[in-house]
Amino acid sequence: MERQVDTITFSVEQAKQVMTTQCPFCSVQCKMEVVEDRSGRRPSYQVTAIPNKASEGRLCVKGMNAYQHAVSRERLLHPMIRKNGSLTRVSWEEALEAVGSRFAQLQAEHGVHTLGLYGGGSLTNESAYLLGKFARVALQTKYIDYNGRFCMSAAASAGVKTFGIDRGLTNTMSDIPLAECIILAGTNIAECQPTLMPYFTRAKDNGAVIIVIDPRVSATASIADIHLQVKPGMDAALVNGMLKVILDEKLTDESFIAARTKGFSAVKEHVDALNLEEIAGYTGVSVELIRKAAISFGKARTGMVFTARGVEQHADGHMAVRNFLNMVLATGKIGKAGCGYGAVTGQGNGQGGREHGQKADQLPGYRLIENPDDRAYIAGVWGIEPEELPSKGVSAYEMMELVHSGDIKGLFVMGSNPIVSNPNATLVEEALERAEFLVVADMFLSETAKLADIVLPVSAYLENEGTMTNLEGRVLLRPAGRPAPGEARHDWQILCDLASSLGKEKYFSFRQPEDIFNELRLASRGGIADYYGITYDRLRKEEGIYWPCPALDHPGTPRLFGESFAHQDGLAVFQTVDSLSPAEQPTEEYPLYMTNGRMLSHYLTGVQTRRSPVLTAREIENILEIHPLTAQKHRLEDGVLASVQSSRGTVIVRTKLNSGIREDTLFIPMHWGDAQNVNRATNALLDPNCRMPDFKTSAVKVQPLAEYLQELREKELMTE
Ligand SMILES: Nc1nc2c(c(=O)[nH]1)N[C@H]1C(S)=C(S)[C@@H](COP(=O)(O)OP(=O)(O)OC[C@H]3O[C@@H](n4cnc5c(=O)[nH]c(N)nc54)[C@H](O)[C@@H]3O)O[C@H]1N2
Ligand SMILES: Nc1nc2c(c(=O)[nH]1)N[C@H]1C(S)=C(S)[C@@H](COP(=O)(O)OP(=O)(O)OC[C@H]3O[C@@H](n4cnc5c(=O)[nH]c(N)nc54)[C@H](O)[C@@H]3O)O[C@H]1N2
Ligand code: SF4
Ligand SMILES: [Mo]
Repeated sequence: MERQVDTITFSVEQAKQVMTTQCPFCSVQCKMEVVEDRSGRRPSYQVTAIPNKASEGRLCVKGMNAYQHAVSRERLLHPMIRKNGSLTRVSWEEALEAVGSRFAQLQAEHGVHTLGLYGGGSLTNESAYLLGKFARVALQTKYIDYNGRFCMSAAASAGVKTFGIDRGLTNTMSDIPLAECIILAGTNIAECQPTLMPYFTRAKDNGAVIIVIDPRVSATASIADIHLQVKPGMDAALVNGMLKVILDEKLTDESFIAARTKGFSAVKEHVDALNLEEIAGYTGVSVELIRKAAISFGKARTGMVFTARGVEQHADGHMAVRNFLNMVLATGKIGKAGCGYGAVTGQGNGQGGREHGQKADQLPGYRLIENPDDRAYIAGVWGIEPEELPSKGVSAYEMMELVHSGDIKGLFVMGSNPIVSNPNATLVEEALERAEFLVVADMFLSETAKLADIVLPVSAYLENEGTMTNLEGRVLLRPAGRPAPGEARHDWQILCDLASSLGKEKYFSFRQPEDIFNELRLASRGGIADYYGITYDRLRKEEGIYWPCPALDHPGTPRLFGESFAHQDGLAVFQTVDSLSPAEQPTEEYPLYMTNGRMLSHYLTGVQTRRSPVLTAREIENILEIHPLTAQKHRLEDGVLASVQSSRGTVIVRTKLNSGIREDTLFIPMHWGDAQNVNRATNALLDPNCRMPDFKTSAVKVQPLAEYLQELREKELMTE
């Protein structure tokens, strides 16, 4: 079949190639122009920000240097198959045939559900949609999930339960400077969405009180008026304390509660019975500071709350977010200018990636795979019978457990590096080593791709046209700027090609991303995330369109919940939240908390940013943020190698003394693999409401590396 491969024209003789694109990294999706100049001995690149409504023409250091990995010599240029133990170049024909026949053979021997698919939030909407369709239609397996499970699942499920809808921000960024009080809870915007910081500094210039909740004085905490240095995993309790003060001081918005919500009386009863001193004990935050923060938020006429992974990546992450939403509702701060809630979405397409069917229990448009009407609708769009659709599968980490146990024998990974990003990485590594058949589609030989039986090379952001939905729910069209290098193909193309090799080409006869988007529009029509009214033509003319957008003449929906919430009765739902954390707590053997997160110059597992010379030069290895007194107690100086051990594994990192972190807490970034992978130590305890792992709270011990190695040697001698 003839397929239109690139929507651009490009000739190598051309001296200058001007590419209008979007940053491939975080959820802001800053627009930029990259100019490739081939007139010299080596190509040179110039990057300029393009003014737009989200980033207002700013770029951070990652965006400025994002072209570096895309033009890296380490890009994968052709498919590879493992032969005699090593990955060997083969043709696409051979690779596709091998994947198709091995998939078919495994399914014939072990049943359809022996295959699992694992996607990611950097895929375009078109590829994410197609991956979900590929799982359900081409393979008919129920096992599909994606890395966003580790990212947005707690906040997304909380939004659905409280508001009836999950969209990162309930309003536009331009509302931020109108807020009189802003809570930034477990969100380090200064390093993770840097180009958004001016919205917050503008609010501060307007007199807003900024409250930061974080165990560290993060870069974001530098703008805080009030900093609540909470113990890891204790956000739910902290908000109970703040709610109690808001109730005691009569700062609730009674008319809003009566008209727009339900379930408040149970929360009131629950919170009334709590003791503030006890909460101060759990959280490590004084009664005085809890009161100060609560009164600031309660008294402000307008206000916003933002949460991110610091609050959400816990075994009670869902409930912790719901408690923040309780506080938003109790004070009536939603649905009007300067008010609202934001779950600060992480990945470039973290928002769109979760709307169109990569999640184990969801179909496109946020439809549910277990709902008969939703099944019937999607089956109609896809031209199959509803009975042919599988039921729901399991979450990302649980899929790894099934690979480990041999229940899933073949795994297809597209757009993720699960060995580094899953909790309890040692088990995951073992699982992928045991897998009978592992296929990885990536731009680079990531830690996960190194273990694959077949590696498929994909195009990068400069090459792949498609839509991305940013953290505000704004759908943006990212054009392609140059052809993919070597034989690399687009993700969507690979899925169509694989479907052909499985004899399912009639369901995957797309010639270009726009065709896929047009089917996605139909599939999402009438769903919660309704994209029906959004077209490529409109996206080319307008700067971006906020979903829901149900009709071609609909302007999109920048601010939600002005009149009613998305539940059938229009009301938002309060939920009582327990103060006790289910997380692992320090013991005599493992006396400290370890939490983790990000640094400005690296992105996620670092596969891309570690291949950028400028970004790598800024941070060349993993570090351990540790309080000077804690370091001293554990015989550690600044800049030395230390081992951090939990009951699950050990990570080796270089100390960086920081008097701005709690004495009982260590912080380690997540951007490195192998011995420096923090996930060797993290805990895979899952949140029962959304299956988010408890990444951010592990009990650990720390010691100088030399001491740890000596102990290992002694143990080995004893067993010899
Ligand atoms: N530079 C950079 N930017 C990124 C990314 C990246 O890798 N690098 N990744 C993108 C993605 S996918 C995501 S999801 C976002 C993540 O964005 P964030 O969630 O903002 O990033 P983190 O650093 O994981 O965590 C934020 C803060 O939570 C704090 N924290 C840790 N434990 C707790 C706790 O128990 N309670 C509270 N209240 N705070 C706690 C940490 O100290 C940290 O400062 O960033 C996106 N942007
Ligand atoms: N300890 C700890 N662990 C965490 C977190 C934490 O805070 N702490 N955060 C979690 C979060 S929020 C997230 S989002 C996950 C992310 O975890 P991962 O999904 O592992 O993230 P990436 O490093 O972005 O991996 C993406 C891979 O896909 C490739 N890639 C990039 N773009 C494309 C594309 O368009 N197509 C294809 N096929 N491949 C592409 C990249 O080269 C890379 O190898 O990590 C989670 N893990
Ligand atoms: S990493 Fe995020 S803030 Fe930085 S340029 Fe890219 S999209 Fe913008
Ligand atoms: Mo994320």
